[in-house]
This record gives sequence, structure tokens and C-alpha cells, in this order.
Amino acid sequence: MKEYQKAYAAFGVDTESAIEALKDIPVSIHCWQGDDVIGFDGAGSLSGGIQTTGNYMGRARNFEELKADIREAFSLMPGKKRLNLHASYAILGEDAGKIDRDRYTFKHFIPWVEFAKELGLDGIDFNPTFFAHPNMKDGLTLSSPSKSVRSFWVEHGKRCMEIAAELGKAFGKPCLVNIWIPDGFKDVPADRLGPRMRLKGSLDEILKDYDREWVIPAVESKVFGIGVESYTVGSNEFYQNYAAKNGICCLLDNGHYHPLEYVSDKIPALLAFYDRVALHVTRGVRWDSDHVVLFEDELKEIAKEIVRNDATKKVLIGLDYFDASINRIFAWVTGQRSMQKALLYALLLPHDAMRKLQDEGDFTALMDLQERVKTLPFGDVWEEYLRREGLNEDVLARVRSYESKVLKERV
Ligand code: RNT
Ligand code: ZN
Repeated sequence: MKEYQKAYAAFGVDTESAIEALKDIPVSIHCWQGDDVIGFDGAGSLSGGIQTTGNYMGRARNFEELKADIREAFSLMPGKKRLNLHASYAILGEDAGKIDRDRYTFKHFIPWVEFAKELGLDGIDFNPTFFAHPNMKDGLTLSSPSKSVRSFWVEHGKRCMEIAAELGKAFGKPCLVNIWIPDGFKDVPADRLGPRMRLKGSLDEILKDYDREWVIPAVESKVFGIGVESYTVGSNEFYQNYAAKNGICCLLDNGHYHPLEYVSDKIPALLAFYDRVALHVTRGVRWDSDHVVLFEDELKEIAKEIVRNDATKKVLIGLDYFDASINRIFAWVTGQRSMQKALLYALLLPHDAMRKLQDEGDFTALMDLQERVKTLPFGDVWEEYLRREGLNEDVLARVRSYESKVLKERV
């Protein structure tokens, strides 16, 4: 037995089974860290309640560059990976400039399927893109008072459900389709119910008829966004009730709540009612800042809730952050590795023993145990996991070399 194995065994924890379990938990990695959420379908810049900040060199400007960066970034990421795509990353080819988002089809995503298969990924998840588009009227999409604006976005939503069904079939694994809209108001609204009723109607239309075998629809709430500080149509209460009543999934983005509300606490609340809960793991700093995910306390708590509730198949883990102020590939890898670290950390805790102490009311011994396990040689297990995945901690050197060979040429 190695030293670290002995240290964990003293607490009844088997490091081998933790490492094995980690290899099997898929994490869906967002394509949009590579290009500051801009996409390929002509928007050119971001609008609608989200913002990337920073101007680091080397942003991927087209499919070829984004593929090259994903290849590089994913090669440095351990574990089971899915790719999370937005509709705005359609490969339109000769349809460019001729069709809009209400007419995208699976065809426009086949090159992504081929790429994901080449990388040996577990599947693709999908998102309609309800932002960065001229058909957002007064910042509204599915909740717009204009029938024609709403119809355009409803059609987009429907197309995305169809595309997702094909994506699911292509990998033999269901595809998560996450609906997030930026709709809201900067200042005091005159009507809070109207927009929500219109959103409800639009969602009903999008979800009227979809492939239940291959598509998992989810709705993502938000407390506020840049430029929509006073009111968000798709609030937490709205979507949680919508999801519950319509048998779909809630997606919790941990940057989308008041700073003292914790997604780690919301996961078990939802697991009491839902078969599945989807996540956008990010790191909020004051507002929904989408900072790179780091190995921090709340991330550990989130991972604990997934692991100790035996919910690694029920909680669909996706990442959602975008930092343009540092090397984007480093940002990508660091966030994904932090998620993996947190899951491993949680897999290495003596949950049964801790639960027993809680149930027995021995909170003194519980505090003792919770504090003692914090200084176990976690880093040694992590390194061993990386080694078995053919990796090591030397991400920065690889990234620096890619930067000077590839990214510096992008001017
Ligand atoms: C925005 C939401 C949403 C987006 C992505 C690009 O606040 O978090 O999930 O970040 O869809
Ligand atoms: Zn999100």
C-alpha cells in the first residue's frame, strides 16, 4: 500500500474505487470558452445579458481554429467528456447568409458530430441561442409582446429540439437541451406577469412535441444580468414550477442566484422531486461573472451533494464560464480540472461515517471528522489519477508552447 492509500484507509476510504468512479462521471464541456461566446453565425459580438471581459490574444475565429483549440484543451483534460454546443456554432456552409436560426437543421452540426467522434467524446449537448441576434427586440425573445418576434424564437427552439434528437441518436446517449433566455428589464417593469405568461406559452409550443427518448429539455433561470438588473422573466420560481408541471429538467447555474444562495443546497432539494438535475458549473464573483471554475469550497459542496446522494447519473454536470483575460485554453483546462478535482475530493470522503454521526446527533465528532479529512493527502491521489489518464500537472508549459506556435499567429 502506498502512503496516501494508508492515510485514506484509516478513515475507511478506498482510493482505488474513488479513482475508478471518477473516470465514469461525464462532464459536458462548453465550446464557448474558446471564442468568448461569439459563435459562427454572424453576430460578431455578444449582446443580451451576458458579457465576456478581457482581450487576451488568440481567440478562435472560425471552426478550424476552434476545433484546433478544443483538440488541444481536451487533450489536457482527464475523465469522460461531452461537448456542449450552442446553436450559434452552426456550420452553415453554403447556407450562410441565406437562412436564419429558425431554419437550422442537423446538417449544420454534422461536422461537429464527426469531430466529437474523432475525439472519442461521450456525446454532445445542445443549446438554442436566444441572444446576440437582431431579432431580440428591446432585449426580449420568447417573452416579447411581438407575435412575430416570439414566433421566430419559438421556431428556433423547435429546430433545436429536432437537432438535439439527432445528436442524441448519433451517440446513443440523450442530448440535454438547455433553454436560457436573456429577457428582462433594466428598470422597474410596468408588467411582471405578462412577459412570464408569454414565455410560458412559447415554452409550451417548443415542447409540444419532441423526442422523449433522445432529448432532455432543461430551463435555466437567472436572478439578473448586465442591462437587465431590475427584472428577469425566466426567474428561479418561474422555471422551477414550469419544469415540475411539465416534466422537464431544471438547470442550475451557480452564478445565477443571490450570492448567499447556494446551488449545493438546491441540488438535494430538487433531487427530492426530480429524476434529473442539470448544472452549469461556474464561479460567480459578485454578479454572474462566469469566472473560471476553481477548486473552492462551494465547488466541493456541489460535488459532495452529487456523490453522497448517489446522483452521479442524475445530476448532469456542465461547465459554463468564459474568461478572455487569460489564455483561453488554460482557462478551459483549469475549470474542467477543478470540477474533476472536486468530484475526486468528494469521492474520497467517508460519507457513511459522517451521515451516521449526524443522524446520531453527535455533532462534536462530526465536526472533528469533517475537519480531519480536509488534510488527507488528496494531492497524491489526484496526481495518481492524472498519471493513469496519461497526464500531469504541467498544463502551463503545454499551453505556453501552443500559444507561441498557434495562438500568436492569429492576428
Ligand atoms: C447566461 C447563462 C447561459 C450562457 C450560455 C452561453 O447567463 O449562464 O447559460 O452562459 O448559454
Ligand atoms: Zn449558464
